[in-house]
Amino acid sequence: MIIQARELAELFLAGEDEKAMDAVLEYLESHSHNELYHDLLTPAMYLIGDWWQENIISVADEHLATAICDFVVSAAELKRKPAHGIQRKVMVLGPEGEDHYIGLKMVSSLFKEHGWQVQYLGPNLPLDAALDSARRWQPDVIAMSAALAYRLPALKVYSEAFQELDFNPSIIIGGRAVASADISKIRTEGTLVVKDLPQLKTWLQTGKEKEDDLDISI
Ligand code: B12
Repeated sequence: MIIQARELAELFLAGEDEKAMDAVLEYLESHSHNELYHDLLTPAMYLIGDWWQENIISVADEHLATAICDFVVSAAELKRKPAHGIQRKVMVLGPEGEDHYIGLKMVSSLFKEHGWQVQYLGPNLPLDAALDSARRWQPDVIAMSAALAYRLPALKVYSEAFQELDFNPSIIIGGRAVASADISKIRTEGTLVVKDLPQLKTWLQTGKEKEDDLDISI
């Protein structure tokens, strides 16, 4: 039987990394990686967050679950068929102060699945370091994530700084805070707001060029 998010969350909390991985491999026999991320792992981790908020589980439990989820995301990626390179580059990061990164890893994985070259720079990256790396590597796209509403102003600052770069990268912002916020307050012109992985997949498949500057979340 195909595993549900709640059962997977319970395996994470029990520290059952091998059983969790087996369940995920079985899921992948009949589902895509995108479905794994969006329909199974994300709801499982959101449940972990709810239980943590309600004091049903401890911080240590949540750390254990996160570590196993992180492992599962990495291990599942090894099971994916390599895509043909399309000579496009994306840099993926979280702004300074942002510690949540599982979503960013999933975003990186989806870009790779579509043949992109990916530099995953992780969470909590200071702006100067991000700019320096972008100037050297010159990505076509810079994708950023925020899980907490109070990180949205930082995304705006980063977006504005990236838009000053002379090679004119496209900027994509996403993440839990972006999906639930009134984005008009922080969105800068030319920034794509992508609310979830299915929307990102649509954008990757339709292959819109930078000039389009369309907010596909509308
Ligand atoms: C694990 C976790 C942590 C871990 C993170 C470790 C890690 N390796 O990432 C740690 C312990 C560090 C942590 C810390 C904190 N956390 Co926390 N955390 C979580 C938890 C349980 C899971 C996060 C996660 O991995 N989710 C799964 C991923 C896959 O979901 P996601 O990030 O939303 O990503 C998906 C989409 O949003 C999208 N996406 C994400 N990024 C992008 C980017 C682009 C470009 C696109 C297109 C799409 C996209 O794709 C992903 C796949 O579906 C969440 C619960 C939750 N609801 O998420 C709380 C949660 C986010 N945390 C919360 C809080 C409060 C905190 C702290 C402030 C707690 C504290 N007092 O210290 C700190 C803040 C740390 C910081 N400075 O950033 C709250 C936020 C509440 C709120 N009102 O905003 C939550 C919701 C828990 C809760 N229910 O209360 N946390």
